[in-house]
Amino acid sequence: MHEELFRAMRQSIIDGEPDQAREISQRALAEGISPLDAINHGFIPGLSVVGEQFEQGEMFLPDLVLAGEAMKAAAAILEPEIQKTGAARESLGRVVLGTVKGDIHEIGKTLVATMLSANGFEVHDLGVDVPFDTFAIRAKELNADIVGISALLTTTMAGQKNVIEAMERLGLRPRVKVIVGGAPVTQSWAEEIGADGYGRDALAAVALAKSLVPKGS
Ligand code: B12
Repeated sequence: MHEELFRAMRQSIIDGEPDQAREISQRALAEGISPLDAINHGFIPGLSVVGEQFEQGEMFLPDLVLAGEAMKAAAAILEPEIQKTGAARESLGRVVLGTVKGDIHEIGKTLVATMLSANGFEVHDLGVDVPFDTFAIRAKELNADIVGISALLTTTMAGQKNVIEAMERLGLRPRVKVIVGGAPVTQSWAEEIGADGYGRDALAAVALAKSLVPKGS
């Protein structure tokens, strides 16, 4: 029924048009489309197309930047709506989350932050390009239950292991759980570096986080 709108969402990302992405997001909400459906079935498929075309040399860095801007414009409308569904609930646990050093991809990490907080977690988002030690130091200061580490590049994935080592140095492991994610990350990578779990998307991240805290089960 909403196929045309989903197609327009995808296209606004491929064209790198923040104004269009914003406008279609508002229209989608007005038509009763859930904000998560709009993100997952409309906008993210657009980013996948852009990623593929970039890899094949059919799109270039400026296209990637514009696609990212369009996605952020959509998220600015949709994520507060997701947030509202989770208001005023007892906290399930405290999560420190960020994208690892050397990596400035923020869209997926921010979506994970939004979904976790909409589902009852207290989330401290450290942003992008976060030094390894900062994850550990903030987790200690905040007495966090979970540290979430995002990495979108094969070159920065290794940083997830460095964060775990920094946490070990501060004596936080195994009490503070570690979850990892990002496009190149896999379950077997998570196991290899000694993380407690891998989430392939924001919904999986919520299920995973819940399974790792006593109040979540
Ligand atoms: C948009 C984008 C950018 C934007 C980012 C804008 C922004 N503000 O975030 C900009 C232009 C900055 C960018 C830059 C670069 N990019 Co880029 N980018 C992308 C693109 C198209 C989309 C990423 C995205 O937002 N996806 C949508 C979100 C929702 O998905 P996600 O991030 O995967 O997150 C989900 C899951 O992975 C998971 N998740 C994510 N984090 C976490 C954390 C935890 C704890 C858990 C549990 C789950 C989880 O849940 C999320 C929600 O569902 C991807 C292609 C792709 N398909 O991934 C390339 C891509 C990641 N980029 C790539 C590259 C090469 C680069 C550059 C090196 C390009 C260059 N030559 O400069 C630079 C690197 C800059 C840097 N140092 O970080 C490559 C990486 C190749 C590789 N395997 O290493 C990709 C795959 C494109 C490609 N196919 O070649 N990029």
